[in-house]
Amino acid sequence: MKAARQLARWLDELGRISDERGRLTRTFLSPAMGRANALVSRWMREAGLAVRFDAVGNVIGRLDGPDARSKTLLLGSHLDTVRNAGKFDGPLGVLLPVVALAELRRRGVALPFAVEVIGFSEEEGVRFASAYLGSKGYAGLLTTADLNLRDAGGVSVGEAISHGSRGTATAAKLREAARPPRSRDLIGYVEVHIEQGPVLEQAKLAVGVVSAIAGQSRFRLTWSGMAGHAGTTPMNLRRDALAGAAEFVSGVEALARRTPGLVATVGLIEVSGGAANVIPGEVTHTLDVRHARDAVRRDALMRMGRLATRIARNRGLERHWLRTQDNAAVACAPALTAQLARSVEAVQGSCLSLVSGAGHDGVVLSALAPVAMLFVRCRDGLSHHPAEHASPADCDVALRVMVDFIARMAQQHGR
Ligand code: HGY
Ligand code: MN
Ligand code: MN
Repeated sequence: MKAARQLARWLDELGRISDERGRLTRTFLSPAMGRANALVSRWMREAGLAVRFDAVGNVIGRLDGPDARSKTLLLGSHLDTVRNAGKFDGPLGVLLPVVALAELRRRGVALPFAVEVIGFSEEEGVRFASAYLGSKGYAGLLTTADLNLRDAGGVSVGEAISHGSRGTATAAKLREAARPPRSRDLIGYVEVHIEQGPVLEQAKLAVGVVSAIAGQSRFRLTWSGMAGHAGTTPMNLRRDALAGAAEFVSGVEALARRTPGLVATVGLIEVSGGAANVIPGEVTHTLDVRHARDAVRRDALMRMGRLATRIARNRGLERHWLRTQDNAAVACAPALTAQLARSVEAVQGSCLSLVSGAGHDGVVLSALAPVAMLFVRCRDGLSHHPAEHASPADCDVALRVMVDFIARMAQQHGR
């Protein structure tokens, strides 16, 4: 399909817009995010969408419906990335719907509803350690706690959003500004995303649908002990914050290994004022814990809390937990997912349903509308890595599924 080749070209071009030389990194409201938004908004306009940007940096392309009473179908994903990312995680789900809408327009398919394609400004939670700030902003769900989170430079979310304008953004002002479509006016939110796991590849399928998105908790943990001289302080007199954190990290890994379906990750660790010849006095690290069932995740978090208390007591350390994110597992909407599955079967012949271990903006949008997700096979299940890859053939299947899905929705809503 010619459209699939255009999608591949767009993904390549967008994948070269980065805040860092030699690798792909785009974080919340960064200069590269501004350049990415400018490029995507040009492509949206070329496809006939009216473009707007909201207060938290989301880029929204809208195709109006036949009249003011028309319902709206939401499509989209995120344009921010992790550090040293691949070019598919997020952008595939923003660009593919734009290409699909252009294809439907080329075929002369009139839509009896409006469509909004959204490029969310922040989903990964890299800059502020808390995910979904973009979709929360779009849905008017940002809280004061969200706005008070600070990045490594001490800048709060509220200050970052207000950058340059008068006064710091408040939750109330942002809620007022967001004015998301009312739930009763929404058909649903459908997101296309690479699977970021091995299931579709093992099943030898290009695409599948998602049954649920795993629940996810994120924390910042700080361990405080006593810095000291590495050469003169006997081992039994130390309160080594890094040794305590390391014991905790090993304990968390062991707990996750023996709990089926639980994943726990410490992705970032920093020693305050670290030096080779200084006993670490203070260490801060992240903790990311997920499971498809909330009860299992909560039980694991309780055990991890008890482990941290024991380690702190045995080593004479202080510890401080800051929860930066907590999302319950979200079930995708059965009816909307069944409609998406029908298009998968029409294009691919069969349809597999799988749980998403990765978080997605659908977690937030589920507060507004029914949510469905289309997963696309990715090589070796690899993601959050520059070698992340979805083949042009698989992207072509996903594109044809999206075109078929929107065309069927048009028939259904056109009656
Ligand atoms: O971390 C995640 O699950 C997603 O990639 N934001
Ligand atoms: Mn993603
Ligand atoms: Mn991601």
